[in-house]
Amino acid sequence: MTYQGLIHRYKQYLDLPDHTRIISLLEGDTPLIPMPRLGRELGCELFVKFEGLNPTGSFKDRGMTAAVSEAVGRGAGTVICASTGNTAASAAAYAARAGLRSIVLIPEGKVAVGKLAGAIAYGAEVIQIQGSFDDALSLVVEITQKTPIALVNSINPYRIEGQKTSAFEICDELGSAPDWLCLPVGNAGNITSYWAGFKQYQKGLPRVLGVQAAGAAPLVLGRPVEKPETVATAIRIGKPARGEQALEAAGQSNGKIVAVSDEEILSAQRMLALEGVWVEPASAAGLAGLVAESGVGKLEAKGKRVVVVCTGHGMKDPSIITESFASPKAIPADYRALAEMIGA
Ligand code: AN7
Repeated sequence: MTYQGLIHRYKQYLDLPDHTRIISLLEGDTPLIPMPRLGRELGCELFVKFEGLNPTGSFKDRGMTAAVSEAVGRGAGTVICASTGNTAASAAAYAARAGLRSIVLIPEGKVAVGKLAGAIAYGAEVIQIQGSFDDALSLVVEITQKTPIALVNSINPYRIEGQKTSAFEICDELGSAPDWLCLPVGNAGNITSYWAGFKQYQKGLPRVLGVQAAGAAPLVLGRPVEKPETVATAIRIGKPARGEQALEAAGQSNGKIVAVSDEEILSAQRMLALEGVWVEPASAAGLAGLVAESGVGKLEAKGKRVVVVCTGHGMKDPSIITESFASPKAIPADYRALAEMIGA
């Protein structure tokens, strides 16, 4: 049967109210890509769950189909979110699909161009906040408490319901849960969702490695970070809304939450791209954590089956690549110049 989106496929596992009216862009069903070369280097059986191949280019679409389907079914006219960018683009797209008004609050100057462009293209009202993501989130929480505007950040429980489906897909694909699941952690909605999904699906449990950027690592430091800073702007978050649940997932799974430097993140981004999978910086954090932990032999991932979740597409943040690269050399439109240039 043709694919009709993840709510349709996994309905029996999702706790959504009866009034839910499905709004879908056929999100989910993303590939689990084997990474044999990288896996050999790291000594494990490695897969990438490439969530950048969702309709708006990130995993947020899984939660957003659920949150917007619920909101529209209950008669909401407007949705709002705070976002480091991907949630904004996703909320805007699903709101557009549902015929709702969407308002997105982003931290001023800190959103990658592909995400901002998406939010605008899908017709959101985009507002820059002179502050951090955390400041923007406080504002949307307050306004949704005082007005009928629907909150579609991952505080919304239906976001978690939708995002559980990636764990289901991984189990369906592999036949059981992997030994390790490595993923970036920002506001901690996704790690919460995966852990809930694996527990519910009863096909085994992975150990969970949650990875934060060193400049935005409240869960590693054990306290909020007032001024988070990282090249991985998607996870530039200092007060994760579901921080407790992230720690619970790491603890219950006998996993851990670690921090990696911006250099390690960018290096992991290159490693993935040079095996054909280009992801945005935050999305490479899972691999960066795996590399860092494998290097010191602490992770016991040797010989194990490991899934690295790559949450967003590289095209979300093209400037991170182009700004660190001198423009390609120009030559005359001339055969000899070309032959000389490439040493042919
Ligand atoms: C590519 O869009 O918070 O730990 O506002 O865009 O569930 O927050 C994005 C987060 C990882 C972290 N990878 O997920 C937002 C936002 C990418 C992301 C995360 C985000 P959570």
